[in-house]
Amino acid sequence: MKVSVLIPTKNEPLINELIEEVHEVLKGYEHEVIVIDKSDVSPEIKNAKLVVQKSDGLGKAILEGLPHVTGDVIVTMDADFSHDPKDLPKLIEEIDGHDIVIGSRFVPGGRNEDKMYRRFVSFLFTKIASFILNLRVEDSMSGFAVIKRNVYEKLKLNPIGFKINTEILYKGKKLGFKTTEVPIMFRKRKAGKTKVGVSFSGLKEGFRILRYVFELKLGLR
Ligand SMILES: Nc1nc2c(ncn2[C@@H]2O[C@H](COP(=O)(O)OP(=O)(O)OP(=O)(O)O)[C@@H](O)[C@H]2O)c(=O)[nH]1
Ligand SMILES: [Mg+2]
Repeated sequence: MKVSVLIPTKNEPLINELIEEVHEVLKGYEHEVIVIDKSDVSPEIKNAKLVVQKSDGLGKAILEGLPHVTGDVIVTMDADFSHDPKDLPKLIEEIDGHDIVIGSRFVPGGRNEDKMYRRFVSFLFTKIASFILNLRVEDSMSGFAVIKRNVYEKLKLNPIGFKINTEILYKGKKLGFKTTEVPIMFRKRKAGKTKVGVSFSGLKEGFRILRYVFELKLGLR
């Protein structure tokens, strides 16, 4: 098994610290790190493959990273330390026997340390998406996932905005891919600025998620 860690990043000051920690945690695994960058000023990336993103959005960043992947197991994680690299081994171990492993804030043992209103909003949107799409998982939107490469190859993905895993889970369920959830602690970003948060762009992202969910349901994506 070779693990490819995809890290979409947009103006994240701690990206190189994160890369180092990922290498440290995964030193027992054959692995690679691929950063898909959409920063205003491209950062100097050390010890990882750098892909400069041409499209927009987090979901599309993952798609732009895929052609560079040489591993058979793909990790996606945020670049702001909200997803703890130390959780990687327990997620990766579960891929044996599953196709999709979700790092979940909402299963027993999982936690969300985000601000109160953000916790409420993400819980609400996740519930709405699960209900409409009949997903049998508690957390389709954490963004932290380990997914076999052949899952990406078999699904025709067409994401908008942030939530590509919701689409993967929905389309993957139809093809009978085996999914499981592993509890994670989702932390507040360690540094840098939010790309969503409160504000107009947060609201816009909320509406975008709803549109995305309905389009998936209606087979328009
Ligand atoms: N490549 C790429 N990365 C992005 C884009 N938008 C966001 N990101 C990255 O995706 C991850 C998640 O974005 P965040 O801004 O942390 O979103 P969030 O976790 O919901 O909100 P906060 O952590 O509270 O700011 C981070 O690593 C961002 O740098 C994008 O358009 N392209
Ligand atoms: Mg974040």
